[in-house]
Amino acid sequence: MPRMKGAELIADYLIANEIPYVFGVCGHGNVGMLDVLYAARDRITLVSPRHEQVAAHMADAYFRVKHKPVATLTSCGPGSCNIIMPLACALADSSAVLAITANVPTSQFNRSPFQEINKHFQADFVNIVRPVVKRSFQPTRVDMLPLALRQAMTTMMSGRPGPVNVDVPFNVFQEEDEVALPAPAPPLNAQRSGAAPDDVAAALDLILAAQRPVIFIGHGVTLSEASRELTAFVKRLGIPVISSPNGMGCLDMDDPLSLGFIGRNGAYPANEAGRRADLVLALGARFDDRSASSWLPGYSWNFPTTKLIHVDLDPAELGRNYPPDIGILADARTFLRQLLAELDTRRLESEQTKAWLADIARWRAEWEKFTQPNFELHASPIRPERIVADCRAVLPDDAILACDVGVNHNWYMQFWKARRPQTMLNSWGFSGMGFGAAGALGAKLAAPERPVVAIAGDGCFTMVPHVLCTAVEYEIPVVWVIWNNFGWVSIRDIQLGMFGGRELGTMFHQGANKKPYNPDFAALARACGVEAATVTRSQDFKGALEHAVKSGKPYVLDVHVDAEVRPPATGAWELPPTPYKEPVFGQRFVPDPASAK
Ligand SMILES: Cc1ncc(C[n+]2csc(CCOP(=O)(O)OP(=O)(O)O)c2C)c(N)n1
Ligand SMILES: [Mg+2]
Repeated sequence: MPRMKGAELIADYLIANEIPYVFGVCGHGNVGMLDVLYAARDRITLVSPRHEQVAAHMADAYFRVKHKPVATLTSCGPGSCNIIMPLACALADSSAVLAITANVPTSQFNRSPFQEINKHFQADFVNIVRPVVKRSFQPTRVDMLPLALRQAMTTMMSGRPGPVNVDVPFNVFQEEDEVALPAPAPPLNAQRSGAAPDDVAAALDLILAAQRPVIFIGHGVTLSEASRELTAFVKRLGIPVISSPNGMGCLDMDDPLSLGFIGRNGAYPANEAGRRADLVLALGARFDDRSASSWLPGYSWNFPTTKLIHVDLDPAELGRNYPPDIGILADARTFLRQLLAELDTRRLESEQTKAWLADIARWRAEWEKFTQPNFELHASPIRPERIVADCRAVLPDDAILACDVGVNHNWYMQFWKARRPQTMLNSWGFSGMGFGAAGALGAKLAAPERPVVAIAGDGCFTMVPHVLCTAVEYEIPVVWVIWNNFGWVSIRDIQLGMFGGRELGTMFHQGANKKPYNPDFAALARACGVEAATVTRSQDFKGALEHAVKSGKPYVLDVHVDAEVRPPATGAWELPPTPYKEPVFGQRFVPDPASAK
């Protein structure tokens, strides 16, 4: 066995797993690893953003675009504590991040050396990170590294992917031992599980018997790369598809069978179809509160009156919120292939869903009649709809949107049409501010040949403005559209709605007169060496975006958007004990259980 340093083994293992990047921030704890990355710099590249949060969001977004992981590297103590939030985002949305963290030397464990957390246990980062990773490993000797690295990579990529942590004491990077490089981990989706044949047949029986079937897709469909199989299946049977944010684009959202997102900020046809369906096939989707109108019957769904087939890789998601009529523990693509094969053995009634699709076409027309006029309006500050529509008009089908958090995101949830899988990145489950603005950098490194546009509110952007420095240092040509409404407007709107119109701490003001305040984002960008423009009239946005994308350089567009125009609610969202608001468009519908089954 070759004799090598722990850090050399780590670098070699990353390279053996075809990991091209480490996104890392230095500290005294990880200089041993940095030195080895220096020696290996022709085979693996260190990108060093100005904040650890950015490093982990970048890794998360890179994985979502490419379905291949990268690693982060942070130092002991505060540096690694800075990745907790982005790891939570990755965990909540099943995204892989290999988080290598440094710790204090083992010989100093429990002596309270600089940056050790040891109130309850020595070098205790693993207990800080534990709730936000699939698993944390702390090899305390070089000869423990091969097993820890192989298990970490395998855990991260298998089943439902997610972040893992390898916490490495300072001396373990530096010390040498005789160790062999472990085998690379299987790539994503190398090991797939299918459904039991009886369950496939039973599921198809239910689907073929349904008059009003709907498929609800989530990130599981994207992760299993099931777009082709999904499209083939729904086209054969004429079944409409509702998409959760991270499932968007698995069925081209321009397809008449695509109904868009569901829930309070969903599209009206999706909520209408969801609450009137007699059967829902949920694939890799988890019925969170925002896509289930807080589980209030009649707004988005009507389980158990509606029958439910729920397919997921994770047993914790089957029946978490709605007990299924058939629960199937399987990979989405494998299951769809099984369904397609089973379908070949059946005689089909033609046009089984014709009446249902006619209903859906009617709801779509009503929704378009209600929303379309606002897409035509020119205004200053700009109406939100224009930004969404002009992004769609300018960007090619394979462009990637890295969305941040806030009311700006709600508009994209409701109206964006993703044409391909893995082109719309959303921090959905944990909604960490900065994900879009920072993640765009990782997305661009994953797909250098495609335009990458971050949609970030003024609030989100000011959480991570130093992304501009990283774009310049590493020449990463991301376009940031800063949706500037001078406040944390999504939260302001909740505050105004709940507390009689009073506002505190949710808008950006200067001084006693409460003059709206924000930095001049274009000047800020230029100060960092990034080209920029301020856009205050809707007529100017399209051309500015075209120019920014074509420039091939990092670019900031500071876009002043009307804070008083709200996305129309088509479902409900409840924060108990506050009473929920009725939809602006559409109505609750609860079927009579006797007539539905
Ligand atoms: C790190 C973090 N802090 C706080 C929140 C709570 N939060 C959610 S949206 C939001 C405001 C977002 O403001 P902005 O980016 O300007 O978007 P807008 O809603 O104005 O479009 C806040 C504070 C969060 N999700 N993440
Ligand atoms: Mg804002």
